[in-house]
Amino acid sequence: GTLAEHQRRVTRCRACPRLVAWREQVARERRAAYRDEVYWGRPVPGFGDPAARVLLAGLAPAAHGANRTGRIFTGDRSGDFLFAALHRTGFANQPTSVALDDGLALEDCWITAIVRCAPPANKPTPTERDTCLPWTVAELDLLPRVRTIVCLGGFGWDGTLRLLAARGIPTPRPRPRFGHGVVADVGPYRLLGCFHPSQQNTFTGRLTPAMLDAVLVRARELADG
Ligand code: DU
Ligand code: SF4
Repeated sequence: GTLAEHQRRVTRCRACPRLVAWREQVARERRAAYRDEVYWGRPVPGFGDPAARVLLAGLAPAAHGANRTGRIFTGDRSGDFLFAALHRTGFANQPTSVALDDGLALEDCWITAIVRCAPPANKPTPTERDTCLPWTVAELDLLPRVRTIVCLGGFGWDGTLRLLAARGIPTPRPRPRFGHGVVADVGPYRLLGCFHPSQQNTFTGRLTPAMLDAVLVRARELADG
């Protein structure tokens, strides 16, 4: 299969009953600001450059962000913060991401989420995480140039270790612990920890634009070897 096929197939998944119900309920009820929009309301595929050397692993689509627009991180505050940084550091052709047809393209970077359906309270269950993992295992097989994985938040870090373990790459002992700026070698991959660009972190200054830029620049340096 190809990446495009993977992206199409994942959007038809209905494996998690609770998440299927939630993503569709949010899409039916909508938020007042988006009352007249047609929500995506389905699993959100990965997005970016098929030749990417840098993979960004997020948590899950936001209910009124990617679950509305259909593209990961597109249409919410986390995405505004992330794509602005990707643009400043040369991974994105534009600083904004508002809709599927907005012209955004990434270079040397692919963005995915450990869980592909919007979860209630942004919190998937362990079962939902494990059920979705094979999608990302297959996706990584289709991204042969990826060397560096930027893990957004502890969930992205933990999910990435599980993802690599599922691909036959054992988690080092002791288990590398998530932290902002932490680098860990896991088989042929380099993991790079980064606080998640959620409002809890960006509004409080826990993650600043300069901090995110520095992680992305480091990710490229690590990919360069
Ligand atoms: O039409 P396409 O070239 O297969 O691209 C599909 C989709 O992927 C498009 O919305 C842009 C994005 N993309 C990208 O971000 N970076 C690339 O190098 C190639 C495609
Ligand atoms: Fe399928 Fe993943 Fe969505 Fe569960 S979270 S329904 S496994 S796409």
